[in-house]
Amino acid sequence: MSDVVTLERQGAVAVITVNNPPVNALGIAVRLGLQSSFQAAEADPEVKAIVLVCEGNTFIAGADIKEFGKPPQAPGLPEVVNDIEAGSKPSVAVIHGTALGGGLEVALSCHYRIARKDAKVGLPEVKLGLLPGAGGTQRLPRVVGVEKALDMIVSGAPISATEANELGVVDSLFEGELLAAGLKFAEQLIAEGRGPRRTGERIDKLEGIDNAALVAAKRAEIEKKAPGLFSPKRCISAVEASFTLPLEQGLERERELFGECLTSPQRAALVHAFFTERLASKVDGLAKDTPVRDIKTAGVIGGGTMGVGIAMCFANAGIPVKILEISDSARDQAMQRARDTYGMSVKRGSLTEAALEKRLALISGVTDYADLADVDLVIEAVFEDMGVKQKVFEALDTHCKPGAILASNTSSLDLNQIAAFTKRPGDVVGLHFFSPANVMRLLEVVRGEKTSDDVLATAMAIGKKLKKVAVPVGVCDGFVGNRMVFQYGREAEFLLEEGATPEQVDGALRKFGMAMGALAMRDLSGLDIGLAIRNRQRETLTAEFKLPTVTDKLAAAGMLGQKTGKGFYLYEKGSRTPQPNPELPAILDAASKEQGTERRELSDEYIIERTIYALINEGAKILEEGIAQRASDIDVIYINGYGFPAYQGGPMFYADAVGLDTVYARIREFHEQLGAWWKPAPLLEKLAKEGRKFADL
Ligand code: 3H9
Repeated sequence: MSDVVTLERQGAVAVITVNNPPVNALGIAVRLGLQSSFQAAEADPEVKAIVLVCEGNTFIAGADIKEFGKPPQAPGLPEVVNDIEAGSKPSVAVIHGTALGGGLEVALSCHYRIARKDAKVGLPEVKLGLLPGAGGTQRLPRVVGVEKALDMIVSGAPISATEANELGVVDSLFEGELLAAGLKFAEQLIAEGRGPRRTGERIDKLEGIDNAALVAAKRAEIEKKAPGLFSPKRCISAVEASFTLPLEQGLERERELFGECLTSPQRAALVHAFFTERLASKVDGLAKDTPVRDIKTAGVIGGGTMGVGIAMCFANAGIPVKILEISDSARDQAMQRARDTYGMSVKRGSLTEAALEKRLALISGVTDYADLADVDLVIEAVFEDMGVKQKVFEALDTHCKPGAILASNTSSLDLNQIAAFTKRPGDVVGLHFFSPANVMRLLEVVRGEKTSDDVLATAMAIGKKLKKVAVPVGVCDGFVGNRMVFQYGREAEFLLEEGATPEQVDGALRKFGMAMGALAMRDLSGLDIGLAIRNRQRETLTAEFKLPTVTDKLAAAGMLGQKTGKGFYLYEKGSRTPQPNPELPAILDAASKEQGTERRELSDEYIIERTIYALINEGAKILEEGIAQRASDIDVIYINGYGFPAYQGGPMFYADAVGLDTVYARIREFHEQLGAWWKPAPLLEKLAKEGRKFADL
């Protein structure tokens, strides 16, 4: 018997317990332990039924993701689950927490399943670029039918215990103690003389339905929604095998398809994205036992879209929050904005009316700084102007209680300067939310020169509580995300002046996997945004740092993007669908002439190099300056805040995958051809010459 899996007998029931923190993943020790425990229970004549239960917060949450890409060690999970299913004594999986991936596959190989009421079950492998590879694609359709199995496996979304019970994935629900529930169920099985009920032998849910049509429909849906993704298509093919092949051959087909996914570059990128998201929360040099301040109440300064979005994040997390506005009418407008935004969720069906009222009850509007005297954390979300910020922080310093954390949502201003407006710079931190704040997962936590350790630790912890992906960053213009996106957006605009259309630039980026094209994104945020910055740059930058002029030409003509119905694209009234802007070609021609650029054909590959390599080069500079702790933190920021495809792993992972020597060589060419913006980052040059990767740092 192993340390991580134990077997004991309680009367006629063998109790097999998995104890492999933190999530009982199915590493080799667990697989060996499960195999030997089930064999021992099978061999023990006193045993009449078997209960499988887990210690800790959760049932088995899946295969051990750390083992992917390493040489396989026997027994593999498919072998273990097939043996469990083949057992001659009825087995019961007792599910709590999350039975995910291989965990649910183990449960499906047990003959019966019961779940605690708050549990969830699912097959999320697709999110890691995989498919369920231990029988899940063959057994789940046999339990819930092909349609539901396709939904669950292709989306990877878990379902609640209640739904699992309704669908027959679990036989019954329970509350309270796990083992007691498991023993009760097993003893009942014995008493009723019920033997094994093998999922693999079932075909009732596969019959009498046009499964081929369901598969064809799902294929068409995925072709439209996610044409570039590798694993969803294979998930569908594997489920198809559940009704076109007998179990054994279906399992073989699943293995084959799983192998294709396992070796795909997308799997490596998605697993990188999974682990690095968790790694990003670990702050270098911050002791694990750093005390964290208690945040029971919060305040937000400014009731615009951003301020209200931030306040909603707190309300969603059950934390009472006050929005401070300058007048009664502005305060009322902010409250109405919160009501309207929640109202849209109610309309969509993702929030109940009761939940809306409960959340709104946690938000209150105030107009006096004195009303913020008792809050534990306050976030400023006012206009991006240092003079305005100064007034706010001086007022906060006067009114907020000692120990309150004073945060700024600034996206580009110097946090150290902001902190200096107070007599407590150690309590000042940046909390840079992304718009819409109540939706976007990314939170850049900006560590100022004087931000104290416990304030930083608290900011990271509150990020987690708000269900954000909090990533620590240092102070510089634009921090990590916006500093890089400036380079990316500039290149996208230059490409327009060199001969591309917005449709071509955005089309190439979307094909690469970006959620949105660079120019459509610009139209969304508004072309007047950054105009002041660009004008300032034109005055301060030396002549070698040219700037594109197309955006400013559009803005000058009153075409500010979606909000005016015209920008890089045309938007019909009430629509967000970009269409060609008939006035653009003339503007592009004028811009090209002004820049002395001959318009020419540009390939998709070239467009990707110009935009994505611009991100990479700036990312390398950011890394070298210590603004980001690790290359992978930059990836996390880009995936969660800028729509970078997780299956490409983020810009820095992508650079490693292309090869830093290749990227560096191309950036050198761009430097020669296009000028100073493209000066290669010294870190990139060094790594490329040493044959190393960002991941090696
Ligand atoms: C699979 O099963 C393939 C099979 O079909 C076929 C095989 C042949 N392995 O997320 P958290 C770590 S594919 C290794 O912060 P939470 C995680 O890195 C798998 N480690 O906690 C973190 O470590 P650290 C299908 C894992 O409470 C710690 O556990 N399953 C694994 O917010 C805590 O994680 C999945 O895709 C793993 N499988 O959420 C489930 N999972 O503390 C993936 C977690 O060092 N996991 N870790 O940073 C999850 O969705 C969430 O972790 C879970 C807990 C919901 C379970």
